[in-house]
Amino acid sequence: MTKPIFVLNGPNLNLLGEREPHVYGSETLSDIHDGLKKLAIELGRSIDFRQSNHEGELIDWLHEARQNAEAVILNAGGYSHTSISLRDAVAALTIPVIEVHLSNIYAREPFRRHSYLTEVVRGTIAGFGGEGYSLALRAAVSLGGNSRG
Ligand code: CA2
Repeated sequence: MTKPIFVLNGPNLNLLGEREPHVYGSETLSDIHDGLKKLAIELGRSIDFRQSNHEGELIDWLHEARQNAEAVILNAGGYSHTSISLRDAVAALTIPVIEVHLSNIYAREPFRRHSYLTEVVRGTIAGFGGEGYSLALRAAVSLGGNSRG
């Protein structure tokens, strides 16, 4: 059995579906989790899906992923635009990390157009709502734990 794919979600993503559906869609994080679990089974994988509003907890989970995950799908929320520490934790991983954003951050306010993670992840998927997580899972599985594949 392969290691799980960690799906890590940052601050405020627990509020999805409650406000701003025009920006983030109407799915809740729990809806996204349910859909992704089913897709993971189809693809012969398991996911470990988590959310935290705390930067340090996200960093601890990235450290845990070094030993315990095949790949990481990461929506770091607002920390994507602010956290050098999160970037350093991603840079320390040798497994593939795929950055996901529900919204197209490149078409939004100037402060959202830069992510500190972009240069240290395998790739970024932005602007496809919850579907972006499914695209990221398919990419993670086809990379098969190979960060350069
Ligand atoms: O588009 C994305 O996935 C984001 O990572 C979502 C973050 C935002 O800070 C990033 O710039 C882009 C926000 C998470 C959700 O925030 C909500 C706030 C109010 C109501 C519902 C969600």
